[in-house]
Amino acid sequence: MSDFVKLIIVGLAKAGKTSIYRRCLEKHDLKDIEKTPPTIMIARNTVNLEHISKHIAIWDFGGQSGFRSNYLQKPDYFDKTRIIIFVVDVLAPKDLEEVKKYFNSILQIIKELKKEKGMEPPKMYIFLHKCDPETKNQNTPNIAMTLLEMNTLFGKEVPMYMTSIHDDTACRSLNNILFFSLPEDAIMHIFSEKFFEELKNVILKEIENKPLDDIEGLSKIFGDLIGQKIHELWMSSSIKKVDRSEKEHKFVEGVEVIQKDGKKRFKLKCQFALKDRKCTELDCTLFLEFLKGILNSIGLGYRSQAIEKIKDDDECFFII
Ligand SMILES: Nc1nc2c(ncn2[C@@H]2O[C@H](COP(=O)(O)OP(=O)(O)O)[C@@H](O)[C@H]2O)c(=O)[nH]1
Ligand SMILES: [Mg+2]
Repeated sequence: MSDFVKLIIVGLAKAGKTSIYRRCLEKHDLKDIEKTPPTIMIARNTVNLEHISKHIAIWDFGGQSGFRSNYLQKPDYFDKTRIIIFVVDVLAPKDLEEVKKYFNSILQIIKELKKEKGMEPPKMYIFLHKCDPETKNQNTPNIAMTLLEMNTLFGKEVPMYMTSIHDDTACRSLNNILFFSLPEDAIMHIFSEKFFEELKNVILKEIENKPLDDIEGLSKIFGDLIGQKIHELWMSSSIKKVDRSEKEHKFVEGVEVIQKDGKKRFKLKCQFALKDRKCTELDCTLFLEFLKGILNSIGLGYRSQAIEKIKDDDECFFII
């Protein structure tokens, strides 16, 4: 099911995994969270978030050693995972060897799942957790050591976040990860009614002062602007659980979700013409560059080559 994303949170016992879930998604206060009992095996939660169209299955893997060996013997637990968050407790440097062994075994399982079942490798992120604002400075040596060890194990391309439930870093990091892992949802967000008009105004203002002979250069401007704006908007949407029934996505006019070759695509009418006239050729070209800019800004640059343009009398449509 493609409208379903599996996110797993792994780490040793007491790293803070369940606390992150309870703090960020269930909005418990810190006092409540202190009473969190140890997780037995895997706590499976499915959440719907305000700004994300997909259901997110968040599996919180209990970290006690008996459970860990159980998961490692049954790779299916990790199958079909889109996002993995590895949580390391920076206050427990003595556990680092154990952490590395565990994470390494998971990396092996992912490789095997890829080989045997063709699983798309999940996006991976590391939380250097318990970087509390009050004690971060005095913990710098431990944080630096943890960071170095994680870098050695995962390589530099796996993003790391310094997180804590004592400020908003854990929740913001989680939201940030969802942004970069769910580009389709970022696209939907861009074309939502509440966002698009504002974005369009920023864009039109920007091109007002630019010569229009460098259309490709404009695409870059669009990408940068959109990247910033969409990220701002996304990050200001709280990661709040909502009922399924509340989730009604309202697109700006002229945007449709369609199925093409079994895939979900967006069909968009040129959005740049002034209200009382049709899109001119230049409007259409600008809109095309705008779309490319969007795709580039959210890491889908390769898709910008495949945008289809459909000219229909005085209108133009694009399929992305
Ligand atoms: N100082 C600090 N403690 C935390 C933080 N997050 C969780 N904890 C504490 O770490 C302990 C283990 O948390 P828990 O969520 O049960 O860990 P889990 O076993 O990984 O699920 C609890 O006492 C939490 O209150 C954090 O950001 N900072
Ligand atoms: Mg737990």
